[in-house]
Amino acid sequence: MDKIKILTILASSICVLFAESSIEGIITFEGKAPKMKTIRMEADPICSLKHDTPVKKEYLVLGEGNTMGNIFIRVLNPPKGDFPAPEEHATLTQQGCKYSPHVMGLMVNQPLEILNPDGTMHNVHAMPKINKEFNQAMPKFKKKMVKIFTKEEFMIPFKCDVHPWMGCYVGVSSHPFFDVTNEDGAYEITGLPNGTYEIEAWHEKLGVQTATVSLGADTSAIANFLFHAPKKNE
Ligand SMILES: [Cu+2]
Repeated sequence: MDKIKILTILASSICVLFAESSIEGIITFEGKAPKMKTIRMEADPICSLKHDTPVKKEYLVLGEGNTMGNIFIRVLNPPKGDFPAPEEHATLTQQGCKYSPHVMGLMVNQPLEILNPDGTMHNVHAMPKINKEFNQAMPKFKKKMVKIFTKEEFMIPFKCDVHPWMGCYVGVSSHPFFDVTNEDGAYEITGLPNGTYEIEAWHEKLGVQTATVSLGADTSAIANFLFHAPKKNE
């Protein structure tokens, strides 16, 4: 075999090796959206002074056309492989006495930096079922702490024992094939080899939905999800 032929074969096999596909879609809410109640922060004047306009509850965050934010979406049957945690930390900020983001994901063993720029006392209470629970005060002088979750777990609720309205959810994944939507409802999971995948979309009150997606090499498949309004508004 001449050199060029060998090189061509090598190049094409590398292409197959690195052929990566993606799944993307939009999450939409269907039905009459409940009116979000205002969060009353008067109990801590430092919190209420941080907002010029009323702060609404965050369990339903809708964009134009009722697209949904705060949906955690992941592959349930990831491809086999070794997926080391990124060195870059993920960040959860207590900002204006709210958690930002309200729903987030990170990988097993990826550092989670928890920030408190608020100038008031927060108490970060993570309530996992598989990982280790922690409940730690962050007085106003403590601006940062770092936590690591060592096991996969979906979803871990966090709350603040000082401000009862504060809550968020953290998904800890053993692989990088997950995403969280902003209010435009769009998600994208990239870097998948060809195959058939089960994907799950999670909402904190409306539960989960799943879909099966078959991916060829170097393709992009679309899987949209529709969540329906609950029968009884909260
Ligand atoms: Cu707090």
